[in-house]
Amino acid sequence: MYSLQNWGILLLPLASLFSLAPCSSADSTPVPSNGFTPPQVFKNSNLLRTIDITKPYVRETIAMVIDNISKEPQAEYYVPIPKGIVENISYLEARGEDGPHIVNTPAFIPESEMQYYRVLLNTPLSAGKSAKLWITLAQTDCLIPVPALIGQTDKQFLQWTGSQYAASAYVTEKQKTKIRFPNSEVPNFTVLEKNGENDDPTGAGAWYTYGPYKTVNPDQEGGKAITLRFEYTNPVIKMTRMERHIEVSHWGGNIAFEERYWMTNLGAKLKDTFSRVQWASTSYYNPPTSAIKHLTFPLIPGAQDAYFTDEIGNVSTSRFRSNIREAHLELKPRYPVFGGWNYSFVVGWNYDLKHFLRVSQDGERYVLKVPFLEGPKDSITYDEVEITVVLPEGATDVKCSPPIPLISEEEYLHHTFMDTRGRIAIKMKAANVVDEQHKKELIVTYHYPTMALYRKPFVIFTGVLTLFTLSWLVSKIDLKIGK
Ligand SMILES: *[C@@H]1O[C@H](CO)[C@@H](O)[C@H](O)[C@H]1NC(C)=O
Ligand SMILES: *[C@@H]1O[C@H](CO)[C@@H](O)[C@H](O)[C@H]1NC(C)=O
Ligand SMILES: *[C@@H]1O[C@H](CO)[C@@H](O)[C@H](O)[C@H]1NC(C)=O
Ligand SMILES: *[C@@H]1O[C@H](CO)[C@@H](O)[C@H](O)[C@H]1NC(C)=O
Ligand SMILES: CC(=O)N[C@H]1CO[C@H](CO)[C@@H](O)[C@@H]1O
Repeated sequence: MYSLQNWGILLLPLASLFSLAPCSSADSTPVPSNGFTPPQVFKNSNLLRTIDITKPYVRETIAMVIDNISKEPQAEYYVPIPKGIVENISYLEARGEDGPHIVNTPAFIPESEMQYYRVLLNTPLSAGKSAKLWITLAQTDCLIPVPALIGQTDKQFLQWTGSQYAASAYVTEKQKTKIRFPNSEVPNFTVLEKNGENDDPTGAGAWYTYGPYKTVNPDQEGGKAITLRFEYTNPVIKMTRMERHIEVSHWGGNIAFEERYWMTNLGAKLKDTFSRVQWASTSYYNPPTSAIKHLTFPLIPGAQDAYFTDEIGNVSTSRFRSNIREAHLELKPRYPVFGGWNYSFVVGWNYDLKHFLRVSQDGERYVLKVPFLEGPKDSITYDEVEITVVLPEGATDVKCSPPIPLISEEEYLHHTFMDTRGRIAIKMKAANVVDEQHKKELIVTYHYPTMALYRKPFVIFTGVLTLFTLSWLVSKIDLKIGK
């Protein structure tokens, strides 16, 4: 049996964590309404944009040197995103040589063609000075299968369309765009007018480069769209919904995770009906396929009692390997999930709570640190994510700090068997999330008086005692009637 006092060994400097705000998400930029143009206080003197399309979503990195061309120090740098794309942006992060910068997300204004993210530089840039700035963003649902229908063993191709130039609210003096493909199979790409003596794009294999281009204004006048079509040998996995349930039990010294997935494949659909015979015969060679054949969940070592079920029941083709160094849950859906097909399933596992919980000196304030998301190691995107943390009965004064912006969060009472008051639970919702957010930490702190631990046994004890007394009384009564 666990003694809570033993966990005191795992003391943490808690002071900083206690100042956490109650569950909070990033604030929105109060970007001025329609017609806002960022003040022209910066210039990008050199910019390199890299577009990575090796995953089922697009990652863009913009590395640049920015100059302050105004007379005052400047600390607000704006990044424009067109209205039609802003809802497909999963995240936009910024960092400088002195670490990450805070980024305000746009307050979406439907009338405004351009929406602006605001980067707050850690240290204002003095007049006449320049600094390095890196912007990273992910855009989802923008790779479409072309052709939309393919044969069961055909190669799958995806298509991306974007701008020749990097989006910027300022004049860019010099820029180029590098494209990283998953492999060297690129049957179609937009060929632009010769750029001086050079072809545009240049490159071969899995890397192409558009540019370099001289002075481009923020309105990007004359900018062309580029369309790329490339082979994609993996399925385009999308979780349309995922519910992650985390339940903490001090009494049992256990933390239980359960995840419910609604999965779909956004890749090319099958032209003909699925042939199991053909599938079985080609599976032997294990060729690349656009179907989802398996998923691997890399869990934190120490995971126990993993399970995998779907609508029909326990799926016996799952494998769970767990040892001191690793814990892998390998799932094989009941059928290969081709483009347009769905599959929903549930996975779950347990851990010893002491891996995730720390206690303060007074023994009553706790810090729970768990991965916000785990998920398969495959490249995936999520439409809706809902994470619920259920704390032990008696926990109060709950504060949490999610690692990514949320769209909502609420606290409610969760009732289970033998609870007297119900347990405090926190439900957090996020939208449009990508696998790069896996393993980021969620921190929840709460107050839990030592006495609360004995509530459950006390309830059970009084329950049993009441039953006992009642049955004793009943037997007394029976006796009397008997006479
Ligand atoms: C944005 O996402 C939606 C689906 O959520 C998709 O239909 C649309 O084509 C995407 N837009 C762009 C510009 O990628
Ligand atoms: C793409 O390239 C292939 C051959 O490489 C060609 O047959 C096809 O017409 C091209 N498609 C488009 C849309 O340009
Ligand atoms: C479910 O499947 C796993 C793996 O094959 C097996 O170990 C477990 O006993 C099964 N559970 C039930 C309830 O059938
Ligand atoms: C898959 O699920 C989506 C909703 O998430 C639904 O619209 C679609 O019809 C489903 N497809 C199939 C083949 O059942
Ligand atoms: C007022 C001032 O010093 N402006 C400078 C800001 O930075 C640019 C580029 O370094 C200079 O050209 C400006 O003169």
